[in-house]
Amino acid sequence: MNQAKLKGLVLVKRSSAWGHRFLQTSCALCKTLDRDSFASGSSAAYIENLYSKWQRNPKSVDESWDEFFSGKERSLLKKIPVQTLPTRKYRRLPLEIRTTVKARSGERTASDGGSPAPAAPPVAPTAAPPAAPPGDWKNIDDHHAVQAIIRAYQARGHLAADLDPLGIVGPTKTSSVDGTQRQAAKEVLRQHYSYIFGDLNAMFKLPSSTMIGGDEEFLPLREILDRLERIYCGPIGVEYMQITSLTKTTWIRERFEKPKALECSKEEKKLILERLTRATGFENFLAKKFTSEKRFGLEGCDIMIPVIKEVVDKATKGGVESIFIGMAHRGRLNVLANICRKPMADILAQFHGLQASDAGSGDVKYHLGLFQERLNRQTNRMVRITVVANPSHLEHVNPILLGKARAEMEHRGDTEGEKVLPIIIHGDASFSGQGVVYESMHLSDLPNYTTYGTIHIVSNNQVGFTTDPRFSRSSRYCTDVAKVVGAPILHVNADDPEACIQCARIAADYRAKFKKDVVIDIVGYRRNGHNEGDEPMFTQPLMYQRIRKLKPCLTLYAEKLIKEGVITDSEYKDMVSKYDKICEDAWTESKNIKTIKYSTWIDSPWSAFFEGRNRLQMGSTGINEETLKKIGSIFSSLPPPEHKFEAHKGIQRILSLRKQMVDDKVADWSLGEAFAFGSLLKEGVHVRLSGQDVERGTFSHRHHVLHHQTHDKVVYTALNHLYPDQAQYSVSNSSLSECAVLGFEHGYSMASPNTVVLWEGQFGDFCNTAQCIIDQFIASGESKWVRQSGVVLLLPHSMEGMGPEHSSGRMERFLQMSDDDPDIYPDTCDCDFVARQLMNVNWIVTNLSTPANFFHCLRRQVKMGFRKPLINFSPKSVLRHPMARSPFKDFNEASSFLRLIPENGPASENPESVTKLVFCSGKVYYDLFKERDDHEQVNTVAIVRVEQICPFPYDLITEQLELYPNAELLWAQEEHKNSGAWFYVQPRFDTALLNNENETRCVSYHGRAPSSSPATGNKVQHYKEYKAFIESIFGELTEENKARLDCIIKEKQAKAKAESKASMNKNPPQPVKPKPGATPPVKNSTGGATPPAKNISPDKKQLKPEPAAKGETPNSVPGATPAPGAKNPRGAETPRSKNRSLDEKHLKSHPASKGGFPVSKPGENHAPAAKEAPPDPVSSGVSRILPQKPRFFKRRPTPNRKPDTKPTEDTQKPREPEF
Ligand SMILES: Cc1ncc(C[n+]2csc(CCOP(=O)(O)OP(=O)(O)O)c2C)c(N)n1
Ligand SMILES: [Mg+2]
Repeated sequence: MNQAKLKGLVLVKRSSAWGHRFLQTSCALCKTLDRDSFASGSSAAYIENLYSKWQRNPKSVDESWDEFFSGKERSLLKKIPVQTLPTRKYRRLPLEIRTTVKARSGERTASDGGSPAPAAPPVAPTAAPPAAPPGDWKNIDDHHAVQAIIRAYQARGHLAADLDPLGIVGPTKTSSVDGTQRQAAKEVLRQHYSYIFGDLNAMFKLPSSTMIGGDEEFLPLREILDRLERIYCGPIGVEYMQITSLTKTTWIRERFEKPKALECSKEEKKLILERLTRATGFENFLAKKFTSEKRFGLEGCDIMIPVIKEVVDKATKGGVESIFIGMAHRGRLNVLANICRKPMADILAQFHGLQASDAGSGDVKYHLGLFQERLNRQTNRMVRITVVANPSHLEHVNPILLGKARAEMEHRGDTEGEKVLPIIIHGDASFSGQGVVYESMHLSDLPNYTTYGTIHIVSNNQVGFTTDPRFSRSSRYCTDVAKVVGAPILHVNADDPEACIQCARIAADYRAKFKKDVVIDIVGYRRNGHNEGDEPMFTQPLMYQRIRKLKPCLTLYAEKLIKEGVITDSEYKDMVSKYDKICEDAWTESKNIKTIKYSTWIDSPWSAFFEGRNRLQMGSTGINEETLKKIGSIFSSLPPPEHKFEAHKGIQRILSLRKQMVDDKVADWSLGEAFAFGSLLKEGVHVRLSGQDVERGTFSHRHHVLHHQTHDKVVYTALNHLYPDQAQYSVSNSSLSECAVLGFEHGYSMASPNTVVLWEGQFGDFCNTAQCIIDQFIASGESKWVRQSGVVLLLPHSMEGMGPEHSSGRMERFLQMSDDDPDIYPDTCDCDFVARQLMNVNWIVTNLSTPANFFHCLRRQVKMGFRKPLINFSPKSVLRHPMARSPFKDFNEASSFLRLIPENGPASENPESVTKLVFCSGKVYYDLFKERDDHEQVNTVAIVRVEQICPFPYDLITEQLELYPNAELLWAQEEHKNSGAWFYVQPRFDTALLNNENETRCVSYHGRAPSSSPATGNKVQHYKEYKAFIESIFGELTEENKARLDCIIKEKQAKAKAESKASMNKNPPQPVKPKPGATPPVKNSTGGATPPAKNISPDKKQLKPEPAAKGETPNSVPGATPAPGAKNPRGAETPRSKNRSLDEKHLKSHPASKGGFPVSKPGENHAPAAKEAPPDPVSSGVSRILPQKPRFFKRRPTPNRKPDTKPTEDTQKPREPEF
């Protein structure tokens, strides 16, 4: 139906009473469903159908429609209120209709301000539909078709591009009527397929959406098709129509479509050939010299080297000063030799199997990193090129590289990506297969993670090891993942060097202009097997039959240039032999290299950082009270009133609580953390905290970024407003990724020794999905690649009945990867013992119990003379635990990080009468503290907190062992036996005990039974396990205990009652909302809140302490001297067997029983009632918990466990890399 008819229709429709009803219903429906009015969309089509039907036979439609169409009820026209048609709904109507309606509504508004306006006289529907306006409609249709064809090439031309040098994958060509072979198959042209075979000489005006005409406005169809085919279906297939920005698509069109846009000059061609000669020559040389060595050669994709070189040239010309390259094995040596210009002799020396003269484990040659500063001859500018060391795990270097690049940008003040360029080189199978690619891509546009565009280059050899693409991906291209960020993707045939170089240029320019990701997919092949020893014919026989017949790209291109007269045959031969000589000379030179150094392959040299530094010297971590007050006061305040910042009421409450703490000179966890960050910022140390929801904190304890309640995007970060000259605090919620985000932060930390970079997991166990980053980079990066990092992982960890997936940060895995020898007692008399121990281990593992210790631990990260990753198991409920507060004096200049916190209660005052010495770590300390109180064993049980688990504080542990000579030794952990720290600490305790020849004790385990799941998901079971665990240490509550606890509860209740009565009298009752998640204060035996730990000695060996501030005493443990000649309580009985009944009230009052836990009956688990089934050892996890007898025996030294305490030369080789 043409528009004139429709116009008539609408008017007629409005003249009918039925139509009126219809119109009203339709409008009402439209309003509800937010759809178009009846005159458009499916209703219009329906009416149109009816109308056609009616035109053929008026009786074929319903009578009402007949009336409607024949206009019999015109008289009703005036009654139709126009306002029933909302103006918005007309937007999609044909222009004419819109005009009519608009005119009418205008009339109405003008005349009576809103009352129904008289409608215009209707057009009789019986009149013949208006004829088409005079015009050459055929011509217009033809132009539309050509326009659609142009569009089809732009959008889908890449599907028909000639991308595969092997000719395996490719479009089926089409023959036209005049015999022309057309590249674009049906799938490109779709409905216009048949059209293009009409009159190929017809002239067409080119639409503005193409630039194929250059200065010409008209072209014959044949020429249009030829040009489109050359541009879109030649050796380059460009995918860009997914980009939603018109500016970008127009820019790309201009670069591809303009005539001669893709041509190379003679000089450029020569340069390409020269570079290709080097790329191929390098692989040929290695193949000749090391026939059976793995090198993961680039043959078949050799053009990748000139492509990277072109990108480097373009970028440096544009002002880039530092380039970061991340890549896997394929062609890596070639990149080092020909892009970075690493002296070839050094590369070849790697093939000689030489011993390294420095510490570390090193890595295979095709994983090594590199940092090189060189002159780019093409641009005559200096450029730094870093190839980031890479583990075998494909693609996982991507986020590392991005983080490193981002750090470099920030370091250079490069806020636009003008000076730093990241390039990532991918394999085809890994690009589409590895999830980290997707995760990393999603960082590309996030404000705190962007690197302002990365150039991705895929060395697409159309095979992954032995797997064909059709079995390794479901997407058409291996690059489809890049579409998620709207990156243009340039697929290019690797055997067309000029096309490849054009793509490199366009990609480099695109990134420079738009600061967005771009992909070059070099489609080539792999001339050999996966590595040089593999037989590819086993699995890809047909592919390799073709490959064997194919001349190398270099030969093909040289022949082409010789044919074109760009170069002569002898010039080409000269080129080849010149490079061959370079290789031979390097080979000769490499033979003189007798040792290698891992440190020459470092990708993050911190020369300036290490210059003149005594690595064993550690700075003080304490700060003065004035600073604490200043940070505390700003951290607990809103922005100044003039900013009129409207904060949430809850935030105001939190801030006032913080203020109160500052006034009281105590700090909770959040304040302790803020003190650490704030003081570092004050000292010029940049702090970067990243992870999911870190700005607020998963447990809503942090609140570093406050949000204006009525203004969007108005936020306030107090820690950025402490001092005018402070360093920047970057705190950022990340994307919901662990692998890429942790990788990014680790990369960032590698580039920046003067930043404290922290990544916080939402719950500790989510770091599972970043396991590769943890294992391949953080745990082993220093050993493999001599590369340091001070990255901090905050992993919320503790058993609080939250289920299997929210309890464990998997401490055992980190400890299992720690590389300190469990069987060697270190030289604890060394005055640098603490620093040396930290320097020699691969990472630090802590499970801290006080805010002050957290503060010191974080600050220590930059006070050490080296950098070391810190894995800290963070608290959850302890964040708000009333006992977990530190007085200001624990932060002052006289205080320091405590690797171990000794007992400081009554038990420590009379250590010889202590019967049990319980070592523990982290949150469980607070459980043990309370239970010891409840069990009235404060005089006989000493509890020692191991705050730094790795490296193991042998010196302090030994001190404690000697201090309590008569005590049974226990390790208490809330984790299951196969989790937590037990496996790590057990052999180290043994080593410490063996070090004392009079010692016959050994440490027994107290905790949950082994389990494959990190925690139970059932709260009842959780509590049962807890109860059994506690009873295994303190025994059951005695009748006296219970009576006392009863008393306390009654006292408390009475007190609370009295207090509430008093307050009721003062203030009339208000409805009280329960505070979600609030932890009730833990009470001591007298029912009062337990005071914070007091008089704790600073870790004496750790620091060279500065003199204590006037009026402040350093914390110290009274009487911390070992009792000489103390007896061992060999065979002493434990009170565990006694008093096993359980006080119900006590259980109810226990924090673990919150949330409606049923209370266990007396005797449950251990002495089941006669009728009860015996507890299932597996499901209750109980019977296996209790060691049947304490293990008091002296462990014999095994051959590999040296009893002597001195470290031997080779095993304790200090890790002091050279830089
Ligand atoms: C994460 C990971 N999984 C598996 C491997 C084993 N592997 C090494 S190379 C390779 C094939 C890689 O294919 P592709 O990405 O196409 O690169 P190519 O070797 O073809 O250059 C595989 C599966 C690995 N190194 N890393
Ligand atoms: Mg491949």
